[in-house]
Amino acid sequence: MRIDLLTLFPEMFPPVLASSIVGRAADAGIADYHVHDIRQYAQNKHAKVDDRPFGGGPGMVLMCQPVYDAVLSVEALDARPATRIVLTPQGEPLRQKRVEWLATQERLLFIAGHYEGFDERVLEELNPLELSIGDYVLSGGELAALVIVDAVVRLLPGALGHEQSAAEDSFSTATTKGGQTLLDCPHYTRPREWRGREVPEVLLSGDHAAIAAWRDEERRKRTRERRPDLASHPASPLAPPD
Ligand code: 9D3
Repeated sequence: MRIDLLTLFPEMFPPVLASSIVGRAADAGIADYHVHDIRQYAQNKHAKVDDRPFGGGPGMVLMCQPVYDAVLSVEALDARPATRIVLTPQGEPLRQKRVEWLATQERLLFIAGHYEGFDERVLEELNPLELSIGDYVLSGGELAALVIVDAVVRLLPGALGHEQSAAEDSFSTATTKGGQTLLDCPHYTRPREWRGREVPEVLLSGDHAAIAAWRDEERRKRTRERRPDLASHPASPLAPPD
């Protein structure tokens, strides 16, 4: 997968993209990252890329021209068509289903603004997918782009080591028999006692059926207590099979 990232803060990307699973995926040739400075596409001599909003109000608005020229120039660097993604608080809230779809694309192009919004007309012209990573205020779209890259790249074939399994995560195949998405259960490792805290006895029992039942119950209890909003879709006896 080719991933292009367009930003006014290109220095934010390389340390993250060289680390952990996204870094290993690049080393393995599974993903390649290309960071581009939108300011390089400014046409005025002061390399100005934003301006005051028509109608007044606080903040600045990212101008159409540098964003549009950056996208078209960067897209021409490779023949593969790019799935365009703008990071914005007004975007679709990111969920794992969208991450899974993004992982099927051969090329992603992320466009991040900072402090400011985009001129609506460049969004109309580029018709990107608009994504948000949640209902809290960031100072820009860069960290949101990196979050999405991390979530997508770890799903690419070969990106995870054999020790991990994307299919066993909360929010992916955490759909159990009842059709409910569940949080993960608690985990323990050595020592068996730490600061007076014991590992639950059942985990030491060697009874694999009892362990599976305990974990399932812990997952249900945690999900009920911490995330009562999580999709609870008990299979309807009237619903057609999946
Ligand atoms: C006063 C209105 N604000 C919109 C909620 C202005 C504004 C705040 C923060 C405009 C841009 C930003 C910068 N944030 C992002 O670019 C952003 C973001 C976010 O703030 N939260 C969650 N997801 C995202 S994706 C991009």
